[in-house]
Amino acid sequence: MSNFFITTAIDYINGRPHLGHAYEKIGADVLKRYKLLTGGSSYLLVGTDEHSINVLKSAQEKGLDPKTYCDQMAGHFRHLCSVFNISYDRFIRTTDSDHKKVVQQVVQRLWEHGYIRKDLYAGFYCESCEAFLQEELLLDGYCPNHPTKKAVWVNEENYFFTLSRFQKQLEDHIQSNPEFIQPESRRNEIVNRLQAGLRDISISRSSMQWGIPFPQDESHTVYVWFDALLNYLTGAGCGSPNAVSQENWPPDVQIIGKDITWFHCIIWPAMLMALNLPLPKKIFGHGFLNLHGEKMSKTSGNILDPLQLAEEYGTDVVRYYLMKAIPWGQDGNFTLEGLITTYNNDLANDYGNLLSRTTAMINKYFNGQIPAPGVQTAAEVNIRAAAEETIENYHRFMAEMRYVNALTAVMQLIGTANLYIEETAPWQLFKDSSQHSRLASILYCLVEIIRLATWMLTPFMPSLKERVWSQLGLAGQEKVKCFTWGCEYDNVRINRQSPLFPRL
Ligand code: ME8
Repeated sequence: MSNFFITTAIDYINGRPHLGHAYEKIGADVLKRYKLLTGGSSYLLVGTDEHSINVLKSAQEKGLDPKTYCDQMAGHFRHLCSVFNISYDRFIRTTDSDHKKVVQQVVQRLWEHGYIRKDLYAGFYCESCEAFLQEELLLDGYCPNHPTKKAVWVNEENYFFTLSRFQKQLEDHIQSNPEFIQPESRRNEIVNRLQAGLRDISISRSSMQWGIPFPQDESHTVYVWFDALLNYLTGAGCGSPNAVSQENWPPDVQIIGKDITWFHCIIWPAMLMALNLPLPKKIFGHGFLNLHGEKMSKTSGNILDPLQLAEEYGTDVVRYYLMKAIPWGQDGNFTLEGLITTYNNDLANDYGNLLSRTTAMINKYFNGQIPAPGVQTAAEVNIRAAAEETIENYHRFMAEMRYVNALTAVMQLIGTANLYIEETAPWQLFKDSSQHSRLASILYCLVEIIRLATWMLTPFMPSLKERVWSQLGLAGQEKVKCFTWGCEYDNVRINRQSPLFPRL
């Protein structure tokens, strides 16, 4: 196992994946690719949450047994990852046999340590959240997160996890680790809710057959959230809670949507405390991807098909738009107009145009060969300083998952380079042979900016580099150093092709 461990939430599979599911995975994948790019190693865990009541109902509607249905649906989620270039290391399914073993071992251990007791549960339940709801939170009998879903009354004898015993320990941990819950707004929500006091939670269902059998009582199954949260332990490759080591635990960042912060910031850490295992270093609750101002969700049917979008605009473009348009951590609206405008402004006009102008000038003025720098003026010194400052800011933003800031910084550098072309007017210098050495410096600087910007865009647009290197003649050139100015291009020939991002 490598050193930077990232997890995402595992998806319910009672419907095909929508763009909101892709959004979360893209944000996580950007971080993983960034870690790899900067010389680190990273492990990304994604997967599917299969023991839900809605999965069972969807399978029954299709006349399939739940496992067959899950096999089919998990295939769609895997396909989503492959289309969107999500470089996961394991795709975990909660029906995987090693996961079942981990869940049962955890329940056994908590049982032995006195963290599980039997009690009566009587209250409301939302089948879409798979959550027990307090009556005062309901809106006219409907779940606040699923306004089309009436909460159902549940009255059964269940096994309970003694969550309330961890109140003080959780408060202390959250207070002394400001980075534990991010962004700040999510942390505040959790802190406020925690003040109301914790109650023990039911972790088994007697009325639900589709699930992992509860080891102490096989007439119960393990509550789906208790089962699902443990995917992180299984997915870490622990095999068993006893096999946890510093090599594979804890996660560096757990990326989830803001609707499931309570489960991840309270219940999950309490489970780990009961197991005496280290807590994740950070839990990051991103915002919602909205469509027409409302959360994209299977339950409301307000969804966009990510595969169709990728087919129409290309995976890299959709990834870029999602990460550039919506600050990671906040809600944002998806619009096709927004996607097209961002594409035209950033990729076609700014980035694509810079590449196209630079390759055209190298063809015309240097016979297709990237020149070595010659005479330099203050303008060249300045543009190099701008690139180096951008790289510094980029690293700072990426480390904090401030993707919009990172991309904006890169696009500003591209803008500066386009302006530099206007200001230095290489076409005038070409007419004067005494200026050829300076002209070489200008074109060299432009190639450097394109190369460095391309590296910085790579986590967002994984296929970009190959296409750009092909045009710059850099394919297979090991020495195209990553984030440092000053690459030596010996005998590198431009291979100008049709525009990378034709205007839409
Ligand atoms: O909650 N915008 O599964 P899920 C952004 N199985 N993110 C969105 C979104 C949207 N419109 N819609 C969904 C579950 N998500 C559980 C998780 S983890 C141990 C168990 C995000 O399919 C959502 O916030 O409802 C969550 O992080 C993930 O997609 C899966 O949601």
